[in-house]
Amino acid sequence: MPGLRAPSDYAAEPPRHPCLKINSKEPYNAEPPRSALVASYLTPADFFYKRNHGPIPIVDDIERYAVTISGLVENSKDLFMKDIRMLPKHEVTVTLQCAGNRRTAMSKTRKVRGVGWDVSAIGNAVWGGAKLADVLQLVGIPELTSITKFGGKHVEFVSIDKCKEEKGGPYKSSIPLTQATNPEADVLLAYEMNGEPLNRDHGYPLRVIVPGVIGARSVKWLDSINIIAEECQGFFMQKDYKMFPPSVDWDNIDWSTRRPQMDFPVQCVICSLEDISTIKPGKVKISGYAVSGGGRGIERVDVSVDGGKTWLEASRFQKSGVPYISDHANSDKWAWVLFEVTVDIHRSTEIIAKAVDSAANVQPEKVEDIWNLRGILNTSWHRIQARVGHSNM
Ligand SMILES: Nc1nc2c(c(=O)[nH]1)N[C@H]1C(S)=C(S)[C@@H](COP(=O)(O)O)O[C@H]1N2
Ligand SMILES: [Mo]
Repeated sequence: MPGLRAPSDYAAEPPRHPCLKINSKEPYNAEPPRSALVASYLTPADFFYKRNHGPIPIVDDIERYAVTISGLVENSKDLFMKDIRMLPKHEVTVTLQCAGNRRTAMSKTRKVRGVGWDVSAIGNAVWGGAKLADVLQLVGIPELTSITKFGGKHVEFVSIDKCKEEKGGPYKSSIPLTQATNPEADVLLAYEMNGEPLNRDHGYPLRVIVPGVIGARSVKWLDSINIIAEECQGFFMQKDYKMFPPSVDWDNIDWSTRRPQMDFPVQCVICSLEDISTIKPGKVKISGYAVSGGGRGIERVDVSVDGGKTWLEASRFQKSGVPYISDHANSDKWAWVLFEVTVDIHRSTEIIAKAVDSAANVQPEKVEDIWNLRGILNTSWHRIQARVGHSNM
């Protein structure tokens, strides 16, 4: 598409904040320090994890940039930014989480393949843009459609970046048409992040935001939308981001046996401490994030300071002055909660956090039980080894 261009090397990457921890330089993959996540409910763009599979695209001429919508629809259409901005603007707070969040820890039990991430491949932002349900009405697809007259059942998002995994082709993925045309699913074509135009790393000029679903489906630098009969056949839908049982390894894998991962499960992480931390004896404030997929809220966060023998309930919050109630209209259903609890620690111990979502789903205790060869969705209990230091403190 004219107006948006994908470089084939890394000579024109955008500037990035120096505090980000780089997990891979080219393509650029980086996450903030843990403390940045609990510093505020909304994650500033500078500190938001960046997950790329190729060089960052460049906008040459925003006036000429358009998204083509075609496939199993009556009329194809090119939508320019002005067409998208003409639709009602929605601002939705959504936590994006990479399926590879906490992969490094999973790899410690048994090696997995993929970029290593600590616990910060996650961030929470207000995304501003048009609802995909409204956009699809422009090509004659009404709200709550499961199949178009021409047999379309999935909505494919195609980018322009050049990805090795796609043999130099663009990143792409799809979601079901029912979700895309459901206004309550809040799927956005977003042009703003936290009230500012998207920056290049996060998908300028336009990206998809699929709330409650692994980050991989929120395609950046959107080039075209295809209405298709089967789900997208791209690498990242069919040969990646699928959940396998611990018994499957690279010598016996059959990718076709599993569905592409969509919703993410309940997750929580302590961000106020590193995995091995030296602390002063006495009162310690423990804080972190908890989030679940599919729009499920967080019912509870349990913290243990005796290795899981006894548990304390942490307080949860989203916005200051507003009590957090999962399922309440005033809560951001697609967003994380931050949690906090003050504990008394006098000897070296293991601190653990686990969350429960509004469907009473709870995190698995052991990483071994959910080990999978691609190292996705490590949502096992988060554990900190706390060493109490009595001297030099
Ligand atoms: N075009 C494109 N879209 C993409 C990706 C990509 O590499 N290219 N990465 C995906 C993955 S795996 C994640 S987790 C999110 C990361 O979004 P962020 O970099 O804005 O945090 O974008 C998704 N969308
Ligand atoms: Mo991801």
